[in-house]
Amino acid sequence: METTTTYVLLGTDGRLTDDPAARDVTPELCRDLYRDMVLARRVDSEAYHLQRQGELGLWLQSLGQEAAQVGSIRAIRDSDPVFPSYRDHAAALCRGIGPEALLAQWRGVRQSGWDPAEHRFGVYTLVLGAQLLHAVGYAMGVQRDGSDDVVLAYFGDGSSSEGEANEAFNWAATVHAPVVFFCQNNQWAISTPTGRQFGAPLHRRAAGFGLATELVDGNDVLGVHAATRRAVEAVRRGGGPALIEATTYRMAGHSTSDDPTRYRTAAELDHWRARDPVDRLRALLDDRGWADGAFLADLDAEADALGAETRRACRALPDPDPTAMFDHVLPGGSPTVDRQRDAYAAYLASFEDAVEEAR
Ligand SMILES: Cc1ncc(C[n+]2csc(CCOP(=O)(O)OP(=O)(O)O)c2C)c(N)n1
Repeated sequence: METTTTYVLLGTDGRLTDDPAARDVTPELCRDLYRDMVLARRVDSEAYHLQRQGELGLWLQSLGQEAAQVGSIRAIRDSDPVFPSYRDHAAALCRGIGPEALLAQWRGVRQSGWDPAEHRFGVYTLVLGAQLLHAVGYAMGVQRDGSDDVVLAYFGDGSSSEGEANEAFNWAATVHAPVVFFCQNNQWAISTPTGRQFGAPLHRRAAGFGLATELVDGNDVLGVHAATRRAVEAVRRGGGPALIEATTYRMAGHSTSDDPTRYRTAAELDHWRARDPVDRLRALLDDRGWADGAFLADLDAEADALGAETRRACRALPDPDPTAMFDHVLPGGSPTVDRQRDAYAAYLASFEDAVEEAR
């Protein structure tokens, strides 16, 4: 398989390469990106443990993908619309979506946790690839409004095999839509490795559709940041759509229902642990003396407080009325849905009768 050079700004040794973008790397940028990644990792870890304690129905960890998400979302404007997949917690947190909103869907108490318009961040999409077409449609609206927004759409390597993904690439290219497709190639689609997912690297396939493409080390937050900024600026100038393929690794299972030891080796995990995105930036901060003791202590305290807030907010989420799930099936309702709601209400009531009888 022909390969393309991977763009790297912060090497695996924690040192900056001599790429020209290194001139734009400031201590403040590094501290900000480090803080985003550390806080995201804490929320992810708390959510995982809450699931294990029975407080969440399911959780899909973002562990290991923090650099890909933080680097990309911090490279766009806060007003640029984002269409996420379902593992993009670090990106969501950067958009001000707090733990309560983030966890509500996974606790099964809300159909979605946040208002997409308020955060310029779409609801999580579990139907693989569907959000890519939504993103292109939205970008066409941006064109018609005459706005200079750029739409960012996240997806995974597995999702790139969906018809929707390929339709979205083609459609975006033909209408010149202001969209950046951002693939977090985390090597696995549940138990399917990328080697069995595609025969040519995704960024090369995307080039064939007519997209501007770049392959970047997705565990290098500074490289992702620089590459996304370049791509977004070109799209904003009217250069047409782009695709970034970020090479990263899903360090946890696919979800809390998955056991990754069934299909991948401990050696593979060790290989990627040595490329941990958070450790890599920390090495640069330490090497340059850009993070003093006070900064690190404050960040520890902030992460502890956010962890405690995540646990509190999750347990405090109120249970909805069980019949509320029928509310948004069709606008204005329908006799069929009404009958189903009534039947379900009667079913629930039958348990109350049984409880009464038992007394
Ligand atoms: C249309 C569709 N087909 C199948 C699934 C089942 N499914 C859920 S996640 C997943 C793997 C997705 O892998 P990838 O896109 O690489 O994202 P990752 O989970 O690795 O972040 C599959 C097959 C689904 N949700 N939607």
